[in-house]
Amino acid sequence: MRHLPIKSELFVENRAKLKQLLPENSLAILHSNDVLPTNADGTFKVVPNADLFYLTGIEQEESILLLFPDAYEEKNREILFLREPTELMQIWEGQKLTKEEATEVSGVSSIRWLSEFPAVLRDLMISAEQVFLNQNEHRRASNLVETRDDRFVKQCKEEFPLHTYRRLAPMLHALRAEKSELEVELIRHACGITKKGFERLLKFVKPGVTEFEVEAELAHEFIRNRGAFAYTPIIASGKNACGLHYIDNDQVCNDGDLLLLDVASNYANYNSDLTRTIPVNGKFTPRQRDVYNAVLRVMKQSIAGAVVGKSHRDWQYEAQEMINEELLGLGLLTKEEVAKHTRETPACKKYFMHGLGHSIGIDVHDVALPNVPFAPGWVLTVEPGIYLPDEGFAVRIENDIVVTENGPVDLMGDIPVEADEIEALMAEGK
Ligand SMILES: [Mn+2]
Repeated sequence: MRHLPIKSELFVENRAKLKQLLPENSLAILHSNDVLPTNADGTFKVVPNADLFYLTGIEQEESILLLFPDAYEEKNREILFLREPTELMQIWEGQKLTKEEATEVSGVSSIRWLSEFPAVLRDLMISAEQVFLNQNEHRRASNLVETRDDRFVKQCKEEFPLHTYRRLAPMLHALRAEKSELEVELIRHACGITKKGFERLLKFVKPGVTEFEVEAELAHEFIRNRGAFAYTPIIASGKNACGLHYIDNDQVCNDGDLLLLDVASNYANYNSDLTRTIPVNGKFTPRQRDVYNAVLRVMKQSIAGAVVGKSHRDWQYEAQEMINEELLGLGLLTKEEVAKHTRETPACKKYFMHGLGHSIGIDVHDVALPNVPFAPGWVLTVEPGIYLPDEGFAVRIENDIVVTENGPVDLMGDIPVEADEIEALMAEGK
């Protein structure tokens, strides 16, 4: 792994939190993600299973975590099953975790090889009352492809049809939504790498560079700092920025255009999510600056408004009302249009059509509980925007924050965002 070791306390604590939620005599089993095929004999890079990582810090494929807090024998209360490294495996695939290393990463003392799993499972299932299994229950997940967890659910139910089966996902969503201090530190670290990338590209962007050259600058800075793109970067100049999920990044950045950058790094499987909008030639036009400052005001007020107890929905509605006012000031909405505004049919929808923000953590669009108000430890993105295809540009600005008892803390407060600041830094690159 490229990241530095994480204190295993994080994972020990996370398992302790889950064990507290499990009813008496419960068995919980989670699997890593599959190594997914591409074409021919190719595979995608392994993406660690977020829940398994949250509970163990284990990133290796084909791993299984079994929790049985009420097991009679202590060695069966938590067990991690791993691929047994063979000489052939080491030659073709490289180093795999030893039992000692797996204990060091996860804090789990009972490490066993995968070949032992069926017998151990049978033995423990017989004394368990109910079984908690995991599935991807993200609200917007497309579960088109079966996961290892999905296959195990089927297999387990076939082999042990008379057990009571229950869902792990709601518990894990609740736990993962509230980040611990150690987790916030990891996200803060990812934000720091993102900052370096953004500052690098400020000195690089000028008329004539291509969007993919900007992407290359970011890749260089992220990777040399032990990070990687947290998601496919959006590097959209001019009107490209009005396509919300533009990821081709294949156009030339032209003089006079704005460049929208939704680009961020992850670190140790924790993500950051940043958007900045900068002038390609280093200087905003008066109109671009007006729209920019309008969006910036809404971002700042929305950050301040992310307080404990507020519902996500109300937070979104408040931002829509702020955007309405800004659009009025920019001459994009009339007073009559603003007066007709309702929550169901927002006046700003034509210019601001997406959500104000989302949870972020081990997943970029992290798991969160629906209809639960903001609580301390929630990490959120705040990303208002105004999209003006008729004028050939869009502005979105996005920071990541953590909600605390003492108010929101901006994890990206040190990343340049004021129009003057951006112009000054871009001038340094000339
Ligand atoms: Mn975002």
